[in-house]
Amino acid sequence: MDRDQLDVDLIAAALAASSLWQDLIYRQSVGSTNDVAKELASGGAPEGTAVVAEEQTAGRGRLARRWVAPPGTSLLCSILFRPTLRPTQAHRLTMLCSMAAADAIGQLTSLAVHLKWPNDLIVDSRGSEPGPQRWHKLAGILTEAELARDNLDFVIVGIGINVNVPHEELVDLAPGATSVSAEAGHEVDRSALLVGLLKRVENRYGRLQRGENPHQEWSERLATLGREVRVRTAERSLLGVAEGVDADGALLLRTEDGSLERLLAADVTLAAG
Ligand code: BT5
Repeated sequence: MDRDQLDVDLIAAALAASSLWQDLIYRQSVGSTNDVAKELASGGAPEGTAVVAEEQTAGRGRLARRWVAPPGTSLLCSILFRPTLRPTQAHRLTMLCSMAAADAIGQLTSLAVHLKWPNDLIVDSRGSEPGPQRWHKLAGILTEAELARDNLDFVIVGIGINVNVPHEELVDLAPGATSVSAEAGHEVDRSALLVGLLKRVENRYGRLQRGENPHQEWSERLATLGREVRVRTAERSLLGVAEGVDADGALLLRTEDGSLERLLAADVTLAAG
């Protein structure tokens, strides 16, 4: 199918007054935008470099999982930050980028986009119909940090949003995947969505640099909190109530035996729904 390309001139013009977005690198096809951004960062590229591609041949999720997106349908974008944060605070960038992405989608559609710990954007596909919630994944974020001695040298935040992936192609992505167009019932201008995303990231990053911690707002927007969840780490599977997230973004899980587990990386399924 012939699909619209991102309008790079329009995007560059919309971001011309930005003090963050130094360089927007647009490619038709790459292995992974995170890898391109990492290479640029290692070569000294400035903060505010963003890499965007129409297609990834080796798109990655966490733990070497795959991120699949039909060419020309999605936003596949990696952002280079050089923040003055401690390494344990790098997750704040994931928090601010997930909220920026959810808000950018919300501005162009009437979708209620929720966040799922630690790195997913989800929607309840039941819409306004009664019945149990049906969470589907709309987007994922992959944050990768590089250390120089004990400090953060740079952080790459990779954002993959399923934008105009038609219903019939969703099954090729992953079980439970959905797209903005499938949920909203209409296609969305990907260039406008990217501009909305990058502007919001800039705004929120400015606030972070002025000392604001995105943690409170992010935790309030997590669909997972206060709910019974199943949590799978590489080593074990736990059932419990997601009581909260701490300042570094770790999940605090009250397990069946009453103890409190602190989890930095895991997969969470909502036990009900
Ligand atoms: C993520 O990992 O959700 C992070 C995805 C980040 C993708 C972006 S795209 C731009 C940048 N460049 C990259 O190479 N990556 C980033 P995780 O939570 O581990 O979820 C991965 C799992 O999501 C897979 O194992 C599949 O089950 C599922 N999945 C794969 N593609 C999907 C899609 N398009 N939509 C929904 N789910 C998908």
